Amino acid sequence: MYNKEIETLPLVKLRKLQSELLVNLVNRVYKTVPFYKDLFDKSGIDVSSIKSIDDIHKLPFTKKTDLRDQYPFGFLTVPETQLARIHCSSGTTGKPTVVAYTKKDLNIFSEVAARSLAAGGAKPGMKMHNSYGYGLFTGGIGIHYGAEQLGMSVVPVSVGMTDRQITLLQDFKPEVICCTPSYAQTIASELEKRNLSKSDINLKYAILGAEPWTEAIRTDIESSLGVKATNIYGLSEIIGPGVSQEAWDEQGTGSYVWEDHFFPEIVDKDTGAPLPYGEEGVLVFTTLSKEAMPFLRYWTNDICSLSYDHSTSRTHIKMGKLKGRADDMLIIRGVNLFHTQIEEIFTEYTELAPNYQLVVTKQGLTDQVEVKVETSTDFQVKIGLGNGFVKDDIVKNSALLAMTNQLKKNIRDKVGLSMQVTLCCCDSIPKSEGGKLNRIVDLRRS
Ligand code: DLL
Repeated sequence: MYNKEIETLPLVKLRKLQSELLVNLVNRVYKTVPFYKDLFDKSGIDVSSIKSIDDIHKLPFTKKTDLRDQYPFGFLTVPETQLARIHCSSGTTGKPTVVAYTKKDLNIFSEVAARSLAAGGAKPGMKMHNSYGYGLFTGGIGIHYGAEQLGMSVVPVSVGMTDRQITLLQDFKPEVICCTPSYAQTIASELEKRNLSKSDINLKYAILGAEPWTEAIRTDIESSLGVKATNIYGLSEIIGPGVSQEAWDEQGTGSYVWEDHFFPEIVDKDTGAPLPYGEEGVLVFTTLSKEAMPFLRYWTNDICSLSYDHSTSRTHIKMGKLKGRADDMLIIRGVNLFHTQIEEIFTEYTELAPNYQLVVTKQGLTDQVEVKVETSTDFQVKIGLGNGFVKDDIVKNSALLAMTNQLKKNIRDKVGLSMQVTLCCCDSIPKSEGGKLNRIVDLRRS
């Protein structure tokens, strides 16, 4: 553990710390952020009524639209001269959202990133190949400083130029790779193309996040790269990567949320009412310790559940795997659908390479989904189509046809929706170049 004292702090002490930080935070934002002062005054919230972390439900939510309305620096609690770094989101929809840090905030960022890397298996003295993007995205720089803080050496490769990344993995032999799960798959498939394997590199741990991924993808990455793959979660508004992390020896049981800095809640996506541990809803965070731009009850739009795991020595709460973002949820003929539900189905088939895309269209008034999924090279060789195949082969080749029908039935049985399934030859669906991969092409709005 990077910080054993805090990571194993008894819950009673953790609650006391959170309460002190919350009371301090609420008083600070009321005095320094006009947005919060107005909101408190309008909603009749008396700052002095917030006495402990148990009062957090009395506070209003902060939403992404509020950040856009206060663009760029409306949420600052310190003068701009005290800032040490500014990041912002890509702003594909409307204005970008800005997040700013003081030196103290950057220390917190490095601390939680270091804790996360250590929980993911990284140790001082190891080398880390960092393929998260450097720049306005918090992934690259955030993980970089965390690794240095932990005592690792960092190879700051960033995204793209997969050829060069493979050379560096072979030559420098880093034990740890940090990247999106889809990029880890790209690296694995490029290794295979070059007739290289996990024994030509020296990776032991892969710390993967920034986009949803499933157990199927984990299995694929672990076997192709020879790593223990763990989940790292975070978002710029809260700090960046390292809000939560899965432990390498507790895989599949959720990711520890570093609760001394980020207080998590799960609320109902329609009413905002708090939900009990174990129930799925929208994840909301209060940044208890952040200085420059703290947020009260920030509505992440991410869907998951929270629960304590009393069987381990770390005391902080765990968040389950993200189902997706509330705004990524497709509504198909009235049925709610996350692309990860389809991805889970692919786990049952060794015949498939788990690279896929969902294309949604409207025919007349009816939503249609086409599931495009790649077949594995081994399967193609087995059915005599080792050099690949075209759309026509799908109806001509009995193995491809049987596979298509089986998948259609399985999807209909499991998610209750009929979808068109198109098997694609390996390497025909766009792969990750390192950034976040979009699995959904929704053409209904265009
Ligand atoms: O993605 C920070 C990050 C960088 C996390 C590197 C992990 C590794 P944003 O660009 O602000 O920040 O995007 C945040 O990405 O609200 C989730 O919807 C999604 N996301 C992040 N981590 C995961 C994950 C970075 N492990 C948004 N699983 C979040 C699923 C994730 N989704």
